[in-house]
Amino acid sequence: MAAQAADVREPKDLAPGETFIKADISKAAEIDGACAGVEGIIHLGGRSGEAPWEAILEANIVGCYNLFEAARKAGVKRVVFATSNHAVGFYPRATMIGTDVIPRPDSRYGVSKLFGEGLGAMYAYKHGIGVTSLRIGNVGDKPLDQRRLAIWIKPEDLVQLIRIGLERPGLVYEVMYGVSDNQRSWYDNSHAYELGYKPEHRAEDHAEEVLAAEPRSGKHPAAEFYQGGTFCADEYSADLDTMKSRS
Ligand code: 15L
Repeated sequence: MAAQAADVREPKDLAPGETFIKADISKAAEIDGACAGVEGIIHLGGRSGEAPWEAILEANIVGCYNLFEAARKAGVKRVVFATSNHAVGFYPRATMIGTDVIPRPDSRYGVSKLFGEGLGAMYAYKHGIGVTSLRIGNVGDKPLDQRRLAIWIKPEDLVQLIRIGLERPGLVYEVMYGVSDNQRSWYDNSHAYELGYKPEHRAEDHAEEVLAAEPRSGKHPAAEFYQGGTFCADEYSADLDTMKSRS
């Protein structure tokens, strides 16, 4: 199967057989061009962290709409959308959550990811595109810190989830957590397992090293209490003790 990458900058590491098309997600015509003749899309584009509203609006709201519209017009069969743990970041770390909880985005970025999840569901049910929203934790070769011991995902495990989204027969709209097999996870990812996910990597294998390097103090209490970490603490102005008693 041929693969085509689209981005504002050409990647230096295109694999043999991969092609590249320069496209800015905020420009509908460019995204239309990138989606022509495509069967399945892995949408990792846009802003990947908190940013001023104007930037989020352009890349993650307008951009995500452009992407789904382009997919509809081009007759794309599947879209895998990279949403984020920050769509539900305001759940306490002590709480285990599934994919059916009321969203609690922790940032403008988290809100934009929820918007994408909503768009995905609408295009799935209204236009018959098979859509998967992956609430990705943190992708990397190793978990970076204590919080990431709960939400880390190794790239190979992420590829498994993406393949489910692109290839599982009969898929309409699904939401899964993009995390490896992590003992400290606060996500009930049983739905991903039902769909065939078999993660091969465990954050706990890195726990000793990660915890030894963890700074002992200096973190905002809201960042320590909530799943979303610093995304929750940034610009925080509520009374945390009151919020804790109501969480
Ligand atoms: C995300 O959604 C970001 O894309 C990534 O850069 C990390 O910040 C990650 O969340 C995280 O929560 O660690």
